[in-house]
Amino acid sequence: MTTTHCPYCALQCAMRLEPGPDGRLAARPAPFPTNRGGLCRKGWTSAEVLTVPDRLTRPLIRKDRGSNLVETDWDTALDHVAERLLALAAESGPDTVSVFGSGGLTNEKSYTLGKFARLALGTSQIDYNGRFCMSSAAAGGMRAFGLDRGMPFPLSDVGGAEAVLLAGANPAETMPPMMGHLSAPALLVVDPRRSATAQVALDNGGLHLAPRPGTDLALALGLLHAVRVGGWVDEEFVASRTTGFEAAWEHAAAWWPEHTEQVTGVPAAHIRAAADLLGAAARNRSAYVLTGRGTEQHAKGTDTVSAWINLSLALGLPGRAGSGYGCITGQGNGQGGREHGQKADQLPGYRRIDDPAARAHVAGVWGVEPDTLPGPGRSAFELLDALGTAGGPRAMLLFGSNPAVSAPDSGRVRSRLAALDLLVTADFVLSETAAMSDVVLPVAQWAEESGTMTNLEGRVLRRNRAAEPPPGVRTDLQVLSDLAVRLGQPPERFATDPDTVLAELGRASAGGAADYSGVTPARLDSGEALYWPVRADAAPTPRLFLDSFAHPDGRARFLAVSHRPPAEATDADYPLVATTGRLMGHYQSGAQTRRVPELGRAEPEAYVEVHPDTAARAGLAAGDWARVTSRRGRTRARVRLSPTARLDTVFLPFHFAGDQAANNLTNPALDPTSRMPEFKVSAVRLEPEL
Ligand SMILES: Nc1nc2c(c(=O)[nH]1)N[C@H]1C(S)=C(S)[C@@H](COP(=O)(O)OP(=O)(O)OC[C@H]3O[C@@H](n4cnc5c(=O)[nH]c(N)nc54)[C@H](O)[C@@H]3O)O[C@H]1N2
Ligand SMILES: Nc1nc2c(c(=O)[nH]1)N[C@H]1C(S)=C(S)[C@@H](COP(=O)(O)OP(=O)(O)OC[C@H]3O[C@@H](n4cnc5c(=O)[nH]c(N)nc54)[C@H](O)[C@@H]3O)O[C@H]1N2
Ligand code: SF4
Ligand SMILES: [Mo]
Repeated sequence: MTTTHCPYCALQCAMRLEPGPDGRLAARPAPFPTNRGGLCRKGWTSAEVLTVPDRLTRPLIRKDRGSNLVETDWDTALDHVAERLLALAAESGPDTVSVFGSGGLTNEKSYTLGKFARLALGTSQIDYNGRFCMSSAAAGGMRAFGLDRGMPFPLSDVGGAEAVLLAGANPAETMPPMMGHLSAPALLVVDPRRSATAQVALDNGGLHLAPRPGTDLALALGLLHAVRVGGWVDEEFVASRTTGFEAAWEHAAAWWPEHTEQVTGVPAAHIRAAADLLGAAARNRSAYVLTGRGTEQHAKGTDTVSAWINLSLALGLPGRAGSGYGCITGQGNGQGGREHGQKADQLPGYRRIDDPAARAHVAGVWGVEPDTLPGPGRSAFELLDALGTAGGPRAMLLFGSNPAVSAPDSGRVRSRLAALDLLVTADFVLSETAAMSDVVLPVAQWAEESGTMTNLEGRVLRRNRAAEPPPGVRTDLQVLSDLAVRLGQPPERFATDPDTVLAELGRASAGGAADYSGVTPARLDSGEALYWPVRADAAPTPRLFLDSFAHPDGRARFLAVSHRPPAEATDADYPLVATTGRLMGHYQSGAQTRRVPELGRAEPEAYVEVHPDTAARAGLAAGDWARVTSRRGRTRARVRLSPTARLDTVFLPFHFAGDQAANNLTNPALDPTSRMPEFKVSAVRLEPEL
């Protein structure tokens, strides 16, 4: 029996893995503060992915475009990849090779991937799927507080609050055990849909505010307005711990609840009621504002997050025990994955790659000259969109993501991936992206290797190895090391043992914002709650900002942000707004969960959630196949009627592939700061699928 953590989301529920009657491992819940002995359906069935019938155990190679992937041995596969990479780089320079990583990778892998790109490949062209996830919240948190740790407090703090506002998060489906921490008497849910979480709020006497997708910024400004008019602004906090309130207020001053209602569709009375509930709880220092992807995945996601933070600051919530603002990070290592250098503009320890002192420090740890490190590269969508174009990369190495399904405007992304000279994917199943690749490298899964993850609270924890990987499979760290050596790196530079990498990551992150220098195997094994920064000589940091914020003057910043419409408007041809998100039983692109029989049976196909009147107008009834078309593409989905849906909005989960992929529709309009695509708003039309 091994105690470890779930392979999926950022709650990182603790679980025991023990052999079942058939000898295969099965997952059972284990006590831990985030899940408190609970697991969701995906967690319960997670061990099944270890033994799926189509588990990859041998490298695959495609000799020529148009031919099939065939099995090969490791030396042939790795020699081929290294030869092609060297040839392409010799022809067109190091930036012709690119790397795509993931917030699902352990800290050790994320760190090594960033180092591999900069040293072994010498490329600036590395980014990762976290850009599609929490980058708007990270950018918003950074500019307001000077530091980005999604939740700067333990999740269990939220359990005691009188009021919690959840903007664009549906934890009842995306992190079910979190609901145990959301028992506040006043739960306020902002979601265009009557989500499972919104229903919980209503059942417990809370509020559901249902804005038109893409109008959250206006709603947050309207709430700030109502908070000020209601007399709830914490003047003392604003004066002593923040700057910029008046400039931010100028942008909120016109957002009377009635005006806000016109833009968002949320009744003015609800806006005032929400402001009063939050204000009264804030007065008792007992309120939280939490944001999720619904409010963040927009071309104005960063400004929207700033508007929620402005509201929190006006109420005096951040930087105090018992209250706060937090972003609910999504992927298993969504937090650690954004700190240690797989991001285009970043070096380990949450350092900037264009900061000379950061370059000198990290180059010192790596044993190279700072000048040899490349500069910043392209952000995730920009990188994917440049593949195979003049001046863009001609090769990509991909670890832990399935962009053929999960990237915005995925039809366009698939054609870019197909335009590459060389696509190499490391995975344990033949994901849709792996199936398009020239070389597929079969890697170990979470329970077959150890490594650290940083959960949604910024707590570093360890996943423990519970099983031998199948014969023939290598770990991601081994693959990177094997390739690095073939690319001419000294073998000792790319360690394959996770603890050795962790020690090096500790040195590389030391002195940075996300300092892991005190994270050791002994402390991890002891069960100590290692909230970063974790230094060797100091206690961890469960609550940040209690004394001061991380800007040089110690103050948090209000940002002067104003509302703007979504990047794409509806019109006569595309009269509805499609928004996208998750359902309980599938994870992300579905590559893992669609292979678990119980989950596949429960949700076998894509659906579109529609108001009955909207469906009837399109000539559709419950259970019919609908065709949903946007300016970028179309998808097929089964009609599911929802009498509580907005008439102007339909919802599609994005876990399905091919002609059922929601991302055939989505708009890659990017946020100017975070480069987050607008996953949550596309203009579409709905028709019967003949
Ligand atoms: N079951 C399951 N759980 C998961 C995942 C998974 O794939 N499946 N993925 C994990 C990851 S990586 C992440 S990032 C998290 C995401 O967790 P959440 O943020 O909870 O997930 P979403 O379903 O993307 O979005 C939440 C809600 O936003 C709403 N929404 C859509 N448009 C808007 C809008 O314009 N404004 C507002 N306010 N709300 C809007 C949707 O209706 C949806 O109910 O979940 C994690 N947990
Ligand atoms: N329309 C729409 N699209 C979205 C979103 C949305 O809300 N709406 N949400 C976005 C968000 S928040 C996210 S996080 C992305 C996620 O989307 P993806 O980045 O595609 O994430 P996954 O589906 O988890 O893909 C992980 C792949 O890596 C493999 N894998 C898992 N662990 C490892 C590992 O340790 N090593 C290696 N080598 N492989 C591994 C899995 O088998 C799987 O094939 O989707 C984004 N796309
Ligand atoms: S809530 Fe997240 S971490 Fe917990 S069992 Fe479900 S998927 Fe795993
Ligand atoms: Mo995510």
